[in-house]
Amino acid sequence: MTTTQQSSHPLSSFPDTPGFTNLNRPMRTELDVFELEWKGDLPEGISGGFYRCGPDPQFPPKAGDDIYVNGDGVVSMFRIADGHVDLKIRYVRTDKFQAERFARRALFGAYRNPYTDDPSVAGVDRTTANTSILRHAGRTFALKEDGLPHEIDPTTLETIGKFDFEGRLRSKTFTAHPKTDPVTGELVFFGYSAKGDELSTDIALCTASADGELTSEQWFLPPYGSMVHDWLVSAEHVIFPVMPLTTDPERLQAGGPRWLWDGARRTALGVLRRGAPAEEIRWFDGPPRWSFHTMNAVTRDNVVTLDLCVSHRAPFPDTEGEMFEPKDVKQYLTRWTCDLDGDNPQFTEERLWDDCSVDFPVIDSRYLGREYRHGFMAAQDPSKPLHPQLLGGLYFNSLAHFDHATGEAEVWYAGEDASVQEPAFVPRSPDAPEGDGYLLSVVDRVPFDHAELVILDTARFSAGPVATVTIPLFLRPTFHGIWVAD
Ligand code: V55
Ligand code: FE
Repeated sequence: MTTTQQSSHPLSSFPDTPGFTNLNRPMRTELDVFELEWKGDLPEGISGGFYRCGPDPQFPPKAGDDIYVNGDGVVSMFRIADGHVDLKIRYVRTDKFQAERFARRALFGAYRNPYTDDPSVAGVDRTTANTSILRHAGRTFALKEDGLPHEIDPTTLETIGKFDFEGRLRSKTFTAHPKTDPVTGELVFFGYSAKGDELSTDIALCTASADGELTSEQWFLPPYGSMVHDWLVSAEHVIFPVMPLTTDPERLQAGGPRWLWDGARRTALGVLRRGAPAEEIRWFDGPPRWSFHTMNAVTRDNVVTLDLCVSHRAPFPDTEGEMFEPKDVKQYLTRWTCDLDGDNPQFTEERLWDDCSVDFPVIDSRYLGREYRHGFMAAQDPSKPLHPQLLGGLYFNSLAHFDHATGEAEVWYAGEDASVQEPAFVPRSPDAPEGDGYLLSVVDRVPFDHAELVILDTARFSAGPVATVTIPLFLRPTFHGIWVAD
């Protein structure tokens, strides 16, 4: 018996579209590379693991040209110690991954729309564990906002299993952006669509102690259902940004997209004192805006300032079927302010930095929610040439350091052929001053036949990498990562 590969069969090959070609070409590879080559000076103080998480579809999507964020979760780890760098990459063994591996094809349909799945997987957990890494109470997790954390062995990257605090967590979802209080070690997190079905709008706000016990879980309803991807936590408050990327049950049931932009709605910021009952949440109103990622929040004298990357709308089609203009989805570092004294239910907005559009902001995590000065992020410097093979995609050509004390930024331009991923900040030593240390970032380069791990010294930021590690193959861009010191 012979089998013929039918190139016209929708499941036999990936779409020839920007989401699956060039920088976004699926890699679908688990690997170990020992003793990566590097040049420059690998700082002696760096000893630990750089863990990252991102989507990489195991099989051509059932939904055809599905969106990037629906790929199967992959965890990568750079182990750096004593002048040696090793790389390991493994898929997360989610229920979805295992069912599709057994079937040797995609069974689950479009991004967060279970109505598009093969009937054989009805009721099976469809989360992909593809967004970020959390380290808490000695455990390591891969996260995706529509499901539970998947625990990962930090040495082998093998999947240990789903985690729900031994059955104590009621929320069926868990944000990919939990926050760890640097003073108490408390984990503060939430789940939206917390009942686990895509049409529920409940938010579960939760805390866990530094030693891993679930200490609180309370549920509330936002003004309307939306994608709540990232949020903010200050020393005194939690802040939920509710922005007009919305769902319609009938649309979902008809197999349509999970999210569309609804520009008729406004932005609502829910501010709640940490530890207070959820009924006390106060909603601040503002114009329609979009933000994927936040930098930090600080409460001073009952005024909460939120620093985050903000655009005029989300990069999704709108409810009228209109596509977006590229300029409207560029995000800029912005400060929103909520004054808890008085009765003004509006938040105010101030743009902090205009020169580059930015995303993937990170801080020195010892200053989360506290008075802080330094922010780092991926940036697109529009004054530099754009490579034709990178045009059109979401990509960044630079790393930036923003100094809130001076309002000035330092930028390292990675080159015309470069696509820069989210950086990670590593303090020079446990008691180093804020922002003093190293910035690590993975850089892909056209023609996508290799990648680099660059290490910048924040004391000489614009001078570029002090060390460059060569990865002898292309790495599909990931979303978020963390540094775990030995
Ligand atoms: C984002 C990423 C996601 C997702 C929703 O960065 C939003 C934004 C990788 O998955 O599901
Ligand atoms: Fe994110």
